[in-house]
Amino acid sequence: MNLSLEGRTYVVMGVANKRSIAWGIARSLHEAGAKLIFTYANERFGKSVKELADTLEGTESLFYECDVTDDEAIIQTFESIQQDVGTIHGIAHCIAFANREELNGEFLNTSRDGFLTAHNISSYSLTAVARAAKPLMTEGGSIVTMTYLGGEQVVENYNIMGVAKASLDASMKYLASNLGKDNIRVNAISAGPIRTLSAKGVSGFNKVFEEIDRRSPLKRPVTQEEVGDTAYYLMSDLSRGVTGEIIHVDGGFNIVA
Ligand code: NDP
Ligand code: KAL
Repeated sequence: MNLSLEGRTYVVMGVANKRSIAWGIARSLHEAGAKLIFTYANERFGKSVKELADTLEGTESLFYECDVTDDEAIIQTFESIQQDVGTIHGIAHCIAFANREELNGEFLNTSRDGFLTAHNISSYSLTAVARAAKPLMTEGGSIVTMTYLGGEQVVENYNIMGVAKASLDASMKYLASNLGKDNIRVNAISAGPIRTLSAKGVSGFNKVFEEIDRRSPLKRPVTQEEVGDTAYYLMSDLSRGVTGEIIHVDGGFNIVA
């Protein structure tokens, strides 16, 4: 079994800074020998992505701006990638957004606009990206998205993001069904809470960490590296029989009632 990702190219979407889960994934794939392509929402984070990627030794990464609310931008991004590198072997989709005011209080108060925004960025984008990327995966591929327990169970404050993750999880399964014949696998990693920019300042985040230390089987939070290594497994041939799956990288928290 060849565990090296040498000679393979992966698109990593959603690095905002060094704490990003996408950055943990990028480092694991890089260590395995992969060539990396980064996409970022807008120039605000483009600079920091490029500075971070410069710290990866021995490879030259490529960068593209891609706001996933813009269909043309998604199509254009993957057309450019096709022109610049040809074939790709996988995508890490690490993108989510909901309006901050929807992430506390009751889900009942979710606005139409807030509902649509969360689904647009956090769920529909996976389908739009998979469709645009399919022609580039001429040797098969692996698409990995990031989800959270709040899509399967009610988690206080997660609210509209929980409903968007349920939609993302279902999209992942339908995409796995559609793309299996092209030897493209689609899976999700359900990560336990990790302190990232997204999570900063969102109500209830500290409380969730206290719960983990007390109740999770491993009695500790998980790290970006642990999520990154599971993404590496999903990108590698070790997982060649796995598609449509949600793998929990959460120290076992989801099994505890
Ligand atoms: P980060 O804040 O590091 O990453 C979120 C990313 O989403 C940013 O890079 C941001 O890009 C990107 N994004 C938002 N809107 C858009 C858009 N319109 N177009 C393109 N990109 C966009 O947080 P995380 O690493 O925590 O989040 C990554 C994924 O992991 C998300 O799906 C999240 O739900 C999931 N997750 C996180 C957990 C956690 O505890 N942190 C737990 C379980 C799942 P930009 O910065 O350029 O705006
Ligand atoms: C129960 C948990 C506690 C926190 C509740 C909600 C978390 C929602 C995640 C969502 C993606 C956060 C945002 O969209 C934040 C956004 O409104 C403001 N932040 C930004 O715009 C920053 C600058 C950019 C970089 O962020 C984005 N997203 O673009 C859930 C915890 C325990 C687990 C988490 C954090 C899950 C998750 O999905 O991230």
